Amino acid sequence: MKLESITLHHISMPLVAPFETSFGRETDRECILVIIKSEGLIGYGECVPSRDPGYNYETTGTAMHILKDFIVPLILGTDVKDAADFQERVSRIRGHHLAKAGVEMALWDLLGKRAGKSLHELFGGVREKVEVGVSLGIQESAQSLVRTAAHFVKQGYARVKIKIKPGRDVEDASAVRQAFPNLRLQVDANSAYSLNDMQTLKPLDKLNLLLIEQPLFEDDIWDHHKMQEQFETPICLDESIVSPRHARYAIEMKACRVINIKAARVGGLSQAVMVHDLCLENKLPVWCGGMLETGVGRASNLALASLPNFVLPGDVSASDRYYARDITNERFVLNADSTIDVPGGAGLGVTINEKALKDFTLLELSFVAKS
Ligand code: OSB
Ligand code: MG
Repeated sequence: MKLESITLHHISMPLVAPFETSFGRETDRECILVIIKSEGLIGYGECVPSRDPGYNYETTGTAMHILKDFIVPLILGTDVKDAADFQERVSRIRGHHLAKAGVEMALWDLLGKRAGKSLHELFGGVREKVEVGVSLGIQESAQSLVRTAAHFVKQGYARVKIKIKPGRDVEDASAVRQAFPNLRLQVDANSAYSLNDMQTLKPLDKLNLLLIEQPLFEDDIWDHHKMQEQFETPICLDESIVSPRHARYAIEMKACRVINIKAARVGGLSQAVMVHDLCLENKLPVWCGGMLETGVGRASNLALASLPNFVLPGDVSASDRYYARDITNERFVLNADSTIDVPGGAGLGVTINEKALKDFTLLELSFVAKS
């Protein structure tokens, strides 16, 4: 596919409610929409870093820099055959996986549109709707957390994840467990603890949690192994798994029993499929993580989550849980059985609301190939 133009929209969208994690609080979600034109088709991709380097080292600023100064010059005006070809071209750019993944997503959208197939079909997905849950940020108090959880349980979410941080962990999780004895419940620490905190966290092991997500530092795969040895509850890695190789390290070190797959974190959808396949071979269940995506990234997550080893509910909630107004014309809704339908249209299967995109755009950069 000859890539004729690439446009980057740095956008900011108001969240319906602030989202607070152990690394900070967001009221507006920033990301970068990548638009690639090729042979009469338009492909969309979403780069998911936020404004601040809290989740990992990337930000919308670093992603803009890597995109415009390194990735775009490597591919603009050239014939990119597929995702593998793209990965080969950007292989000398170290790290910056969120930046790379947004471009790979746009390429998949183009590949699907050209073939008249959805990403779900291209990936060999096995389900038309995927089980989902909701990820709740840290609330003012344990009581308000219980009220927030009740609100989403009432809407039909059959699995709830709560964010924890030092000082807001066992008490918060216990309160939700007490209010909902049978709820599928899990916690996410976003790397806020170290092995010195094991005694503090130990009571979590008695709350019948589905999993404990990323309790320790991103580069501490081995410490997660030590923690898993002391806990009955499965440890799930998010931040630590930045490539298929890291998934292998975690499996070989017995550092976790579950992996959260985010295509962005591992450098693209092609890499996410590789992590999925490796986990399937090693009998490690996976689920699809989320980064408060717009409708574009949500469509991508749903397609990925239709693969066979995504056996745990994903962090892919309905559009109205995040945004009153989105940049896609399509909105994703929660079905009565706590699932969301996988898009069936060609490529990602979403269309862009140009007016909304314009209203949310902070900065737009366009690059056109010399013909
Ligand atoms: O750790 O899973 C995470 C959002 C931003 C950054 C990191 C994470 C999250 C979430 C939200 O938990 C998941 C969602 O999109 O609903
Ligand atoms: Mg996480």
